[in-house]
Amino acid sequence: MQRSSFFAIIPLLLLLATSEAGAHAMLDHAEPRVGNKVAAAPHEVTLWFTQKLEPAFSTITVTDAAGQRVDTGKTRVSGNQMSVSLRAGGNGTYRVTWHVLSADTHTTEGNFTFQVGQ
Ligand SMILES: [Cu+2]
Repeated sequence: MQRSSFFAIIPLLLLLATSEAGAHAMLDHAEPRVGNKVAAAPHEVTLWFTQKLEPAFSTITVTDAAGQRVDTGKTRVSGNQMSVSLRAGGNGTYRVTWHVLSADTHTTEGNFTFQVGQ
């Protein structure tokens, strides 16, 4: 492929990627809220998505400030919402990583952090 034609198709690919993304299950909001600070380690993390999720292929993992997993490994899915219980953890930055398969058979993934402690 010639260099000039390669660069010519980049805007088209971006346009396709953007319109496709609108149809996938994306994170709508979370509790604890994305980037927020909470006083004590939560017992559970809940995420809400823009589409219904397939329970068998949708998971949440949560790590504490030391990078240790604090989720129980049992993600619960109901409609466009999923939750996981957490073991007791210390203060610091927690990272929530999610993988979901939405009703339209597309997979999406992402992660965010929240802060625990003062
Ligand atoms: Cu999709």
